[in-house]
Amino acid sequence: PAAIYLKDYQEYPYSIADLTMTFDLGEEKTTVHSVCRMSSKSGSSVPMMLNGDASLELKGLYVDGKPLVEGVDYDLSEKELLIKSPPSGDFVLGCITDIEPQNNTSLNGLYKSDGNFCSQCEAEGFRCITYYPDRPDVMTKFTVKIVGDKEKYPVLLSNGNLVAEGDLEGGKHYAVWVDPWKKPAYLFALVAGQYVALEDKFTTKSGRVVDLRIYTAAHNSHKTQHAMDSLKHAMKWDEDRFRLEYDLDLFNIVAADDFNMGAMENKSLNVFNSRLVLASPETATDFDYNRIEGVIGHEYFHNWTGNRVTCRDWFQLSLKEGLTVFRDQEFSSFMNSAPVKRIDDVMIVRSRQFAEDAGPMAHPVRPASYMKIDNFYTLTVYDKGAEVIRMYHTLLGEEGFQKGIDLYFERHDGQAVTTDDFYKAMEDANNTSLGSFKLWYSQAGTPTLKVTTEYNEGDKTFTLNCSQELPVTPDMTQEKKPQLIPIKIGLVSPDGKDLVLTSVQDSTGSETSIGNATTYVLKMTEMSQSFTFKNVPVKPTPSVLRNFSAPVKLEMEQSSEELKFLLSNDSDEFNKWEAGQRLITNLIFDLLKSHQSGQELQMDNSVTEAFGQVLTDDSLDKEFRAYAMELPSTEELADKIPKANPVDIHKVRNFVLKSLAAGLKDKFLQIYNANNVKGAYKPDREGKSRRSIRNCALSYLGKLADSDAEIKALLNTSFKEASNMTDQMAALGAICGNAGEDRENALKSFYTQWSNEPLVMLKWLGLQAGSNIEGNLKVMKELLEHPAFDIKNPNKVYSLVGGFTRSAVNFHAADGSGYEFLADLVIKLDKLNPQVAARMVGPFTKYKKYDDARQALMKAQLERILATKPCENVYEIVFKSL
Ligand code: HT7
Ligand code: ZN
Repeated sequence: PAAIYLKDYQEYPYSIADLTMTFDLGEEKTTVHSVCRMSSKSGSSVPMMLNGDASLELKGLYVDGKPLVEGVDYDLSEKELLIKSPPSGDFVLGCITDIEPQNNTSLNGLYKSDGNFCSQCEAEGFRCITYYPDRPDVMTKFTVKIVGDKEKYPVLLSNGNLVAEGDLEGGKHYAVWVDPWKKPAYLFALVAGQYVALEDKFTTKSGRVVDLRIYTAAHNSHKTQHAMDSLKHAMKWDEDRFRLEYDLDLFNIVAADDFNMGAMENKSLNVFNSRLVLASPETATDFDYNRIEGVIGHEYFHNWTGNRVTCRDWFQLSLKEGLTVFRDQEFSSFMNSAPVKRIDDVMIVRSRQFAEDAGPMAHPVRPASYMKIDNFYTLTVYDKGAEVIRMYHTLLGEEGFQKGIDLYFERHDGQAVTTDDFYKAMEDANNTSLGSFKLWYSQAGTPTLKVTTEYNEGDKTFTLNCSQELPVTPDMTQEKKPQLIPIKIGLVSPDGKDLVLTSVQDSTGSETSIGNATTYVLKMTEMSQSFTFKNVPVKPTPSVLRNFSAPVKLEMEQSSEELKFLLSNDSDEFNKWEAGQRLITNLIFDLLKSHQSGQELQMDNSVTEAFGQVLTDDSLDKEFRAYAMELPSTEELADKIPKANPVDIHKVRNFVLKSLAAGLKDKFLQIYNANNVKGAYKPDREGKSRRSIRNCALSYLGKLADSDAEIKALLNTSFKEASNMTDQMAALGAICGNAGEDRENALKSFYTQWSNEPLVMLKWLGLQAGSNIEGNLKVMKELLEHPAFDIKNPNKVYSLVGGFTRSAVNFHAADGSGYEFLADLVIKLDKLNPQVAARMVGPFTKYKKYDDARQALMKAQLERILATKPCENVYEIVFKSL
């Protein structure tokens, strides 16, 4: 496939006043009749290009009632329909297509899930429904009539307001929906089937009463209350924090079992992967409850950031996604612990986005080209995009940021715009120039920020010498320019308190008065630059990049003593956690060297002691303490060293976990017992914090179970007595860390208990797939044939296959068997669902990170996939990787 370039963008030459669609839903075929009132923008006739997938069967095409003739009036190719000379004034274009949703395994366009009709049109699914200018800058008002069998499809939904409904002959019925807001085709949705709804209401600040409905299959109707609560919280929060109100009288959410991604923000008809809607204490974990709250918020927030103001083209995807992720992060921080949420988000950026940025698919937040846009719903566009928005916030402050947001909506409501427009609104609203900040959008790769420091006893000054290094990435050959990096800093005095900062001078000579704050945001604009703080009475320990103020790799030498000091004293909770991470990372890499030179591993007891102090520090939030005990993932560690051997890293990491478990066993037991509270499950902050430290303790204790009968018994009791899924999964996970009878029994009993709950089966599949017990590939092959697995369901694939790729021992087995297994699956999936297949190729794209032998084995599998002539989605990733 050919690449599409941002630089080639051209406005669509026609506007569409409105679009009326009729869907006649059938078992063998569905007929779609669309009628557009169009006009040429220039007032002259220019060829009109309509997108259309090869699966469409064109049944009729007419202009102003006159049928068009193929070859004469229009040309039809695999992906396009070209009307050669449409009228130069206003005209009506009609199009009739037949489609087969029941055979659509790609879950793109209109498809069937569990017998119900369901649609997914972002990014380019609408072209699988009818011929249309399927691009986000073509916006119009939609009227949708749905006709279907009343018994099979009692619920008929689309965007906007229901304006008519009624019965038809032959057991059919119909519904007509009108959306008063103009929108691009990617926000269109249709759902038809057997559902029940949980209903509620929300009254907006200005007094609009909004009907809220969450539709699910009847047997899941008791699991939607948390989603409804989350929706109401999100609506209220968006009014309070961003002054943004909902703009229709109805907001619907539908849960679909078969869905390629998490959820979709279709105007007033959000469609959700059911795993992100359904929750009950018995079947969902605290993690699931948080995810549901965050994603319900995310999709709701899109109503303004994405729907009211949308993207001009798909290169601007981060305009809506980065901004909406930032908004959902802020919402979750508000609802839960802000430092913990920040740590969670940074862990994702560092362990996964940094790896993407260092691989063959590296692209800027605003990519310059793509082959398949589906492949650009990435951690870079979403999560690095959110970090970019956060940096505006850090640089401009809450008030300045809000001013920018207000101006953005004032200027662009109802438009399809670019990230440059957003940037301009931020600058103009604050009457400032953000200079090189814009480069965060156009330069790929993670900058490395190198910092050295010096204290001058005589002058009482403290200097930071900073330099930034911008990596070479495959997308960009010319030299990169320095990016504006906000560096949030505090100086901690030996008594553990933050020093008051009075003024700072940078290497260009300009001096800024700080005004007695204890943290300050340095604006680094050069490749290298130094900053000198004045009036620093004692030699401080610097706390740099507080709250992870920029998505960079910080390289700064600090001794173990300094890191331990920050771990116990830093007032910035993110950097307190970070100090522990750096301390343990240094230890793991030292041990890795010993391991690879054949030495026996020896734990550093002072590290155990430092971690023990945080673990038992009652002044800290319990959830924060649990996070502080979590070690960097094998992936994140592998990303930090060249030619990584993931199996060795896993072994050493496991040694450190075991050593901490042994060294702190009594403390873990005490914490487990103190927090092992019986009683009804509540997904509130108090309950979640308590369970998180309880289960952190249980997980560490599980590391000792192979040699400690008392702990073994404790795990089994914990599993048997669990009264909610959070505790049950924690116990199962701890038991499953060791091979043996207990593991087999627990897995069997879990299966027996939950085999009728597909969402719980995802956990069962995922846990087994991610196992680091040697030889687990055999189990994987069995699970592929198990009734709990279904290759056509993306959730099952993500749990089983995605889970497997996180197993250092089995996926990265030295004989290449894990890689071969993944390639086999990608080849199979390629024929069924290109988007899911392409996601599964992801782990191979990082092959250059690993040792020579593994690189060769992974590369061979990429070549094998390429030889099968895969679909465009898979092709783009494999081709760019090789
Ligand atoms: N905006 C939504 C994106 C999405 C999507 C993209 C490609 C293929 C399938 C998809 N399902 C949903 C999700 C979001 O970010 O809110
Ligand atoms: Zn989104």
